[in-house]
Amino acid sequence: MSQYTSFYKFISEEQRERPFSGGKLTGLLLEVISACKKIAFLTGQGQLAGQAVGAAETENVQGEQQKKLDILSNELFIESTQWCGYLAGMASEEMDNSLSVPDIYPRGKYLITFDPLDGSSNIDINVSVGTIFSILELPQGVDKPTDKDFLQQGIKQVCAGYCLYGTSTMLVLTTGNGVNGFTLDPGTGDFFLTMPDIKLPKETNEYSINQSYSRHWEPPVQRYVDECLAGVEGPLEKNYNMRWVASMVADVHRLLCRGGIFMYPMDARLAAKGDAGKLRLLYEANPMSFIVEQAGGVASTGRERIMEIRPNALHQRVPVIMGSQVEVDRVVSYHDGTTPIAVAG
Ligand code: AHM
Ligand code: MG
Repeated sequence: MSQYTSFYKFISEEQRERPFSGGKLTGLLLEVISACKKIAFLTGQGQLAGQAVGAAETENVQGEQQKKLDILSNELFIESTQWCGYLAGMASEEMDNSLSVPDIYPRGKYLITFDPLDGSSNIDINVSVGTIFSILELPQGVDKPTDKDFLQQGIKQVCAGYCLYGTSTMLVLTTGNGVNGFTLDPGTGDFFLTMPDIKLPKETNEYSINQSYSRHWEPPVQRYVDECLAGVEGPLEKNYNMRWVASMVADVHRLLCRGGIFMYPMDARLAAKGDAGKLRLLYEANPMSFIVEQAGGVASTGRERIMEIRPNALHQRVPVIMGSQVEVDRVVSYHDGTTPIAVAG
């Protein structure tokens, strides 16, 4: 591994160049990574983990059935990070409300939001899953954060990242200074820089969407996908490829590797349930948007930049259209002047 820079060396050097964080962000990231390594080990055990596999008897606040690994990963993430002294509070896709760091531990200047195990439908079938996280600053004058302190625009993120538990375990991270990818060496337990300065190609011929929902989409998304399907004979004059892993981490990782457009758009079925999309702004859309934008891509709901949305609820959902600039701009232009589907309730 000696030809690769270790994560610790990389982040220490970055910290020396940008000394404002005083090492606190580095300290927090090391604990986040330790949590991800434990989750990687747990997911890697598969059926051998016995009790860890299968459905739990609980639903999360959004009414989705939780898997045992969702709950275990959530607990692991909290246990690994809450004591470190750099965090004041955390909010997770798997918890109804945010959690302030207990009084027995020192509270620091950062908040973290996370999806401990994204892509839950893939857990039991040995397909890639991942952890997504977003780091924010604790608002001035707050000691014990409550839900409202987490309702910050994505542009306020200090750091965002994901860990992909795939054929190898990879950490992809931005602190607002480009995007870098690290691969876990299972032998030493260290991450090494294997994808420095990731850049998304501006154009692509690969799209990613759950096409079985097409009858529920808004006309601008239907139009774009119809044009992709028309291939070289259609208005876009090129053939497209389609991929859908159903783990956002894996689908976004693919587009960072070779370009593409990822969409989980608004649809009539979600609107009828009172949701503005499926993916959660604070745990999924914002951190992935920060990463995609830092890699030179674009992230939009179709009508606004995701990172400029002012959150109004911890578990708020939004439509997501992100990836290579030319394709995302095209889909956004198809939304111009169209009336959004009205959300029920
Ligand atoms: P989860 O956080 O409960 O796993 O849900 C989010 C996941 C994303 O990773 C993925 O893009 C999407 O749900 C897949 O949804 P669908 O099964 O509707 O295609
Ligand atoms: Mg998720």
